[in-house]
Amino acid sequence: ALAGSSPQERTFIMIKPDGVHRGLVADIIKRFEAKGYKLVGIKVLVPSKDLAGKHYAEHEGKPFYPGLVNFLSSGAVVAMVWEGKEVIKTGRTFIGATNPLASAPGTIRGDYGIDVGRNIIHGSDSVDSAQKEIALWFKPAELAEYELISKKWVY
Ligand code: ABT
Ligand code: MG
Repeated sequence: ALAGSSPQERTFIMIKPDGVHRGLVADIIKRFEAKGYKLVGIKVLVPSKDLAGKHYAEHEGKPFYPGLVNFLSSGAVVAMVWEGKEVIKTGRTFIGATNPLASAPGTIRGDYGIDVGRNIIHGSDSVDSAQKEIALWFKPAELAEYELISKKWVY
C-alpha cells in the first residue's frame, strides 16, 4: 500500500472544552463512526497545564500560546484515537479550517464555530504529529486491539 493509505493509520482527535460544554460530543463521534472509522481509544480528562503545553509545544513563544494552554486546560476534553484509511487527512477535512469563520459548512468548525480561539476540536495534522500526540495522551494499554465485523463492508 502507499504510505499513509494503510487501513491501520491512526489519528489523535480531541474535543476541546468548548465542544464538551456545548454538548457536541455525540455529534462529533457520530461523524467518524458513520464514515467507517474505528474508535480504538477514548477518555475524558481535564488536561493539566503541563500536558496542554506539551500538546501545543509547536506554538510555544507565539503570542496566542499562553491563552491556548489556559483554554485547553480549562475544562474536560474528550481525547480519542481513531483508526482507518487516510484517517489523518479525512479527520482534518471533517474538522475544517483553523478559523471557524473560514471553515466550510458541513465541517465541524464550519457548522458550530465562530472564533479561532474556540474551535471545538483538534485533529493531528500529519503522520508524525499523530504518532507524537497519541503517545502523549495515551498509554499503549489504553488502545484497544479488535476487529470490527462491519469493516468488511467498509473496505
Ligand atoms: P488544532 O487542531 O487545535 O491544532 O488547530 P489547527 O491545527 O487547525 O490550527 P493551529 B495553527 O495548530 O492552531 C492551534 C490553536 O491555536 C489557535 N490559534 C492559532 C489562535 O488562537 N490564533 C492564531 O493566530 C492561530 C494561528 C487555534 C487553535 N486552537 N484552538 N483553540
Ligand atoms: Mg494544529
